[in-house]
Amino acid sequence: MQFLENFKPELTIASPGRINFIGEHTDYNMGYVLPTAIGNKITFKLQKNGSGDVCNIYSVGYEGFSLNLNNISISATEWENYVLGVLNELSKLTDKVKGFDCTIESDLPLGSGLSSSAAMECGLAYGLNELFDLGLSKITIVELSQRAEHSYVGTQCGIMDQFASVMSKEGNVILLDCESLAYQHIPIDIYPYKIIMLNTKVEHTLASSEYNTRKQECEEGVATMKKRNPHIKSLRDATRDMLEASKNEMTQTVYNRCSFIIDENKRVLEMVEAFKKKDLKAIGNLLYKAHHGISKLYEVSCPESDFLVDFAKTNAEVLGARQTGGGFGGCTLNIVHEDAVEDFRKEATNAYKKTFNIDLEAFEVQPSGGTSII
Ligand code: GAF
Repeated sequence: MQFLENFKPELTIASPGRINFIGEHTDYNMGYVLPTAIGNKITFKLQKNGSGDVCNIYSVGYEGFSLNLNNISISATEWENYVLGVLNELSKLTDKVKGFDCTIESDLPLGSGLSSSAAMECGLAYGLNELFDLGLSKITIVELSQRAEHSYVGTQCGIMDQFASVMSKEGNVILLDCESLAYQHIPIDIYPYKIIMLNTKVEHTLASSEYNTRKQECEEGVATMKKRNPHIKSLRDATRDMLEASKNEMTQTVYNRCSFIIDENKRVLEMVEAFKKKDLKAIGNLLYKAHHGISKLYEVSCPESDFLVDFAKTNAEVLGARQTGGGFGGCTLNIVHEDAVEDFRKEATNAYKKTFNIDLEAFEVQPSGGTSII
């Protein structure tokens, strides 16, 4: 693209991906989540171009496109919608965004359940907020990015990913109450264990996968329980007793979805206690239990993720494992003793290759800070 010849970025932003320790699919059910940003990130370089309303976006090593701020509409090219969605949401809040040039570079594996989508949305919104001095708060950036995903990407996602990308603090996970948005940073110390991600390389597209269907099934469960418990607004307010009392009025599928969410919310709070006490065994067990629910009740796993979690169970040096993120592939999160990381990586890679003929990607992550200027 032509702007690259004279590109003198005024601002560089690092926007991280995230892992979620536990609390999967609980965010849009107004429950609890426990994510953190990681070191892998998307880097945005930005300059004003003085053109008034023309914006040029170039994704390094990939492709670029130009747009006019007076004519924003949904694109047929999926990744462009992350940019367009953010600009559309910003235009509802301010008229201070003018023409700009931007390069985007990522070391965050796409479609791997590490939320490259939120990193894209939040990084751009954060960068434009700085570049044009928009005065938006971090929480406004989080919320507008979530709305961009709803309206332009088409996934009715919760708020976890955008929140984690912007609000994380190095060395901590975030306990977020997705109803009130109250949050606490919880320090994590799992020494001598490490967080090892295994990327199944199975691509998932949340919008086209069953994500939105899961949301509807949960809403159906709430509507059924509401008949006996008019005060409940979401699955976050539902108890096991309420669910059992309404079991015969819902399908087995809806019952299973609700059952998972009710247990998963409890597991988040138990995980926080386990972190506070450094009860490593409990941390591991909660991960295995959560994966069981993800696979058998919520049914958002896949054979590749199940295989890797089962493989982890055969290794005494792995405390726990589960698929992280929206589901249907992506990464499993594993808590592995530091002395066993190399062997685990090799053995998992060999076993995975033999079974699925896919080259596994294994990497360590550390709880890192949120979106920032670098
Ligand atoms: C995706 C969504 F974007 C999040 O909001 C969350 O629901 C997650 O799946 C599942 O926990 O990453």
